[in-house]
This record gives sequence, C-alpha cells and structure tokens, in this order.
Amino acid sequence: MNLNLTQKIIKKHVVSGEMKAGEKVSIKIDQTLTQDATGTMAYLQFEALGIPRVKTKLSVSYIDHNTLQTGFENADDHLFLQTIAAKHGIYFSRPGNGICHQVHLERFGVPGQTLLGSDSHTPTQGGLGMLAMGAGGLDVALAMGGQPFFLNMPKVVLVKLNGKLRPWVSAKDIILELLRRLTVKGGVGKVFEYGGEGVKHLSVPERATITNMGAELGATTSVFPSDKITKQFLASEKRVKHWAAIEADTSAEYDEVVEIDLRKLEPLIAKPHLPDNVCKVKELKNIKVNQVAIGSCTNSSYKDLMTVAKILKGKTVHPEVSLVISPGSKQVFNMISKNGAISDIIEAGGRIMESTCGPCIGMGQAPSTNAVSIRTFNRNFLGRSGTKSAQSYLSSPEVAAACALKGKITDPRTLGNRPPNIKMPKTFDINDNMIIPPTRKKVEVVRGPNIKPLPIKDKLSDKISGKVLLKVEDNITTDHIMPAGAKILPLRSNVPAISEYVFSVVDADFAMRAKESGGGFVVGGANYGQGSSREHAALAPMYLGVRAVLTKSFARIHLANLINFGILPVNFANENDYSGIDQNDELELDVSNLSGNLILKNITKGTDIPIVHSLSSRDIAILKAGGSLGYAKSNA
Ligand code: MIC
Ligand code: SF4
Repeated sequence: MNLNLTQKIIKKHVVSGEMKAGEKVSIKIDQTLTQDATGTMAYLQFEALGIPRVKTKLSVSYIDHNTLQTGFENADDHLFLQTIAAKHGIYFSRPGNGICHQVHLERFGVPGQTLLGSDSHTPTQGGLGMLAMGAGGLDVALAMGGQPFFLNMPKVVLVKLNGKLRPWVSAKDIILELLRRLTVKGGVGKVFEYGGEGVKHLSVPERATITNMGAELGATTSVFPSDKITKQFLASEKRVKHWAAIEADTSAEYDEVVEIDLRKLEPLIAKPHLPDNVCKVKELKNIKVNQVAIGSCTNSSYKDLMTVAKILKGKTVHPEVSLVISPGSKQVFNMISKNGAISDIIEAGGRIMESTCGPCIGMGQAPSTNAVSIRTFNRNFLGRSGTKSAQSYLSSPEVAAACALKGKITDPRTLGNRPPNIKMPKTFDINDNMIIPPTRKKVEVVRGPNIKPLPIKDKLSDKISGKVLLKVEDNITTDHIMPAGAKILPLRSNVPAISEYVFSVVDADFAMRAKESGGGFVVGGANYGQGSSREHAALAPMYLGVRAVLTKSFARIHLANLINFGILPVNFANENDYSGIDQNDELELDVSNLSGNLILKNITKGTDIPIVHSLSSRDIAILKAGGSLGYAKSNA
C-alpha cells in the first residue's frame, strides 16, 4: 500500500481504530511536553492518576510562559513543577532556557515519533518530521500515564511547494499564504503534509515556522519529511543518532492537494484581529507603527534573529517605535551574544528580553493605547497583547525589522536588493546545563499557596437546564473564553481565582452572572474554541457551573477539553436555529439517552430545537462519569 507520511507514522503507533478519515483512532504517544501555564494542572492531574513514573520514552516540563514573577505565584509554580518533574521521571527545562517548542526542536524532537504537548503549537516539531499534536493538560497527563491518545483520523492535505522563495520573502510568508487561502477554519480535521521541490530549500527552523502556525489553520498537525536537511540540523545539534529518513511513498494518496509557487510569493502580513486576515505588505500604505515585537515560538531561531541583527546593524530604530526582542532559546541567545549580533540589536535601540513567550502572551510589553504592533508571532487576537485597543499585525522578521527602522508598515524589499545572507554554523552551541534530568532519589513536592486542589465535577444528570448565560459569534478563541496576560496567567494553578475572568474580554459580568444563575448554557457560532489549548477555557467555565455549550461547530482541542471536564458539547442540527436563541433564554435538554435524538426545549420562546453531536461512545461514557479523570480512575 502506498502511504503518505502521516499515515506511515500513525500506522506505526496505532493502538485501536481504523485509519479511515473521520474514524476514531487511538495512538501511542512517545514523547510529551508541557509548559508552565498548562503544566501545573497537567501534573496535578497526573498525580491524581496515582502512577509513580511516566511511561513515555521522554517527557519534558518547560518553564517559558509565566516568568514575570510580579508576585510569589509564578515562582511557587516553578518550584512545584521542578519538584514534581524530578519525582515522576520528567526532564525539567528551567526558566531562562527558552520557549518549549524552540528548545524541543533543538534538544529533544525525534523524526517519526509522536509527541503530545499541552500547548497548541506543539506541531512545531512537525518541522523535524514528528507527528506532534496539541492537547489539553489532562490528555497529556493520561499520555504520560501510558494511555493512548484518541483522535479523529484526519484527512491528509499535500501542500506542494514549487520553486524557491525570492529575496526578502520567508517561511512565514508561506504559512500566511495558506492562512489567506484557507482561513482559520480551513484546517479543521486535517493534517498538512509538505512536499515538492520547494521543501529542499527550507531549513528545519524554517519548516518549524510553517508547522508551528499550522495551528492557526485549526489543523490537527502539520509535518515535513525527514530528509538530508533534517539530518544536517540534527548533526549540528550533535543529535544525528536520532535521525531517520521518513517520507511519503512516491505514489501516496492525499485527500486534497494545495500548490504554492514559492517564486510568486511576496512579503505578507496578517491584519488585526485574526491570523487569516492576510494581505501583501505593499498594499498597506502609510500605517504608522508604534511597537515591533520579534520572537515567539514561530520566529525566534538563530537565523531569524541574525537576519534582524543584520538589517538593524549600524542603523537606529525609528524614534517612535519600541522594538522588543525575545530570543527563542538560551542556545540562540548565547550564540547571538557571542558573535556580537545582540550588540548590533542593542546599538540600534532594541530592547532585549529573556528567552520566553513574553509579549506573545501579553506577559509584559503591552503596547500603548490604539498602538499598531507588528509581531513575528502567530496570533493577533483582540486583547491578547494586553492592550484591548491595540492593532496587532503578524509578519516575518524581515518585515518586522523594516517596520522598526521606518516607523511605518514597510515592505522589506524597499531596503535594497540584497537581503542579509546568514551563514549557518556547522554546530550550534550546545550546553544543557539548564535542563535538569529526573532523579531516582526521594523528592518532596513543594506546593505553595498558589497551588489549589483540582475542582471535581459531579456526574452528568439526566436533564440539563438553565439560562443562556452568553451568546457569542463565529471563531471565538480560547483567549476570549479564558484570557491570559500578566494579570490572569499567574492564576493558572488556582481555578477559583482564575474563574472570575472567564469571558472577561467579551462580557465583564459573565462570572458573576454564571454564579448567580447557578450555571447554565453558552451558545456559540462556528469554530468555537479555536486557538490555545488551555484547558482552563473548559475547567473554569465548569467551575462556574456551565453545563453545556451549544454551537455551530467546535475547534478540535477545545472540544476534547470540554468532554474531559464534563461539559456537554452539542451542535445545532440546523445552523439557522442559532438565531432562534438569545441570551437569558431558559433551556432544557434531556440527556438520558445521548445516543438517541436530542431536542432542546427553549422554554422562554416555546420552541423545540433539534440537536446533534460528534461524541463517540467513549466520549459519552466520559461525560457521564463527570469527566476524564473520574472515567480514567474508574477504569484503572
Ligand atoms: C498560546 O499561545 O495561546 C499559549 C499560551 O501558548 C497556549 C497555551 C496556554 O494557554 O497556556 C497554547 O497555544 O496552547
Ligand atoms: Fe508561547 Fe506564544 Fe508560542 Fe504560545 S504562541 S507557546 S505564548 S510563544
């Protein structure tokens, strides 16, 4: 049989189910990763499973999101994570070592293996030929406990890259072009597999920029073949022993094919407030820029920052622009420090931050009121920067550097004919002294007052009733449901406290109303819950008493998180019925037989609304048990 790359990796890992698009399959997970903002919950859940040591080939816990430490909370969480990692056989990447996805690419990713991460940009490792997926913390905890990961067998899309990028056009423009064509919903239920001769011109970190932002398409994941370039990258990380060639069979079949002629691409930019709102940079004339932020797991590799340093060298950042740079990892930071590039950036007026997510998740460097912020990041959702009135754009490092110098949105091709030519070092600077391996010694787990116990949900009753607490539109992100930023992120291990902020960017009174009404329903449009994997977007509404979410459709990770925390996710059988429900309507739903026909009663309007769902019998059993933890424990 001729298999594509995705099918090959899944076939090697499949535990149950048939490899037919749309069917439930479960696969064995080789590696897991967590980051601190989702990790505290993931490890509390792992602990609750009562398994002494992880059963994966490798599990890594990173600290990269919450590092501002404006109070004791972040530091408490770090200590908890460090000690619990040591106790259960998990590698611990200390704060300062870098962003999980960049460090994992450098030090841990293995072509052909599977990776499950409690972060939606886990597919970054697809740049190395891994099948890497984002999930909620609970699914990652279960994978650490040796349980398979359940997913709908995705459709596989071949993205055929033809030709070679022209000067000043970069990998970021390839993924922005896909977002322009396919939108933030275009990848739901699909894996994007890259092929064609264009692949040969892209280094592993460039491939990783593309697979990273495949998350914005809503894709299950994205993957590149593991070839000579992959081998060379692993060799430069002194990890060539982990290399294996993996590619699709020559006559492999695909569900869809998309072709991109790289020679025709131009510098692109995503306008506020969605990553698919893409146009050519040259179309935006005379837009004044106030902030430029370079970094994040999308664009903070050695090549990215060297490119920026070369563009800035000997020049000065525009007097009205604040330029902030966060290198992706200690390795990158160290190398650009030693070769003087960091000094070129500082001399030009750049503000250097530590190797973390930083401004990407609103941890500091919030832009000024109404500011235009150009970011090399992957998400420009409303309010995510920390300033609700700010206008965030997403671009390549080349475009961002040009904007920083000119003070307005600038096509980098206007900087001259010759883009910086970056020579890649034969070997990277390797020093893993900020990665602490697990120990066999006895470890006491440290729990500061910020670590609150896990809230537990009751079993699903036969009838769900209550008010519509909120009605929202299409493409609601988990940043809308459970915002992040410097004020809220430190509360990730304290569910009662963080719950006060549920939907706060949309409706400041939501939490209060939910509590006063004793819980109820949320009604949404299409692609509800896209974006971040944060399970707090299910866990905190569950804590507030949300019992069911009724939408036109869900994004993959959020749907799984709702099931994991015992919130019933259902859809309108007819999308037109969306307009027949309003906030405050009283609803009632008999769920005693979830496998039968479901009719939602709108008591206020006196109407009956047919309801459907995509729940498997296992999902139904999980919901009945009040969520995955209860289900896993009762099955253990
Ligand atoms: C994000 O980019 O939104 C985050 C912060 O990395 C999230 C995880 C989180 O909310 O902790 C993600 O992408 O999953
Ligand atoms: Fe961190 Fe931003 Fe990447 Fe999320 S998208 S992991 S916040 S750098």
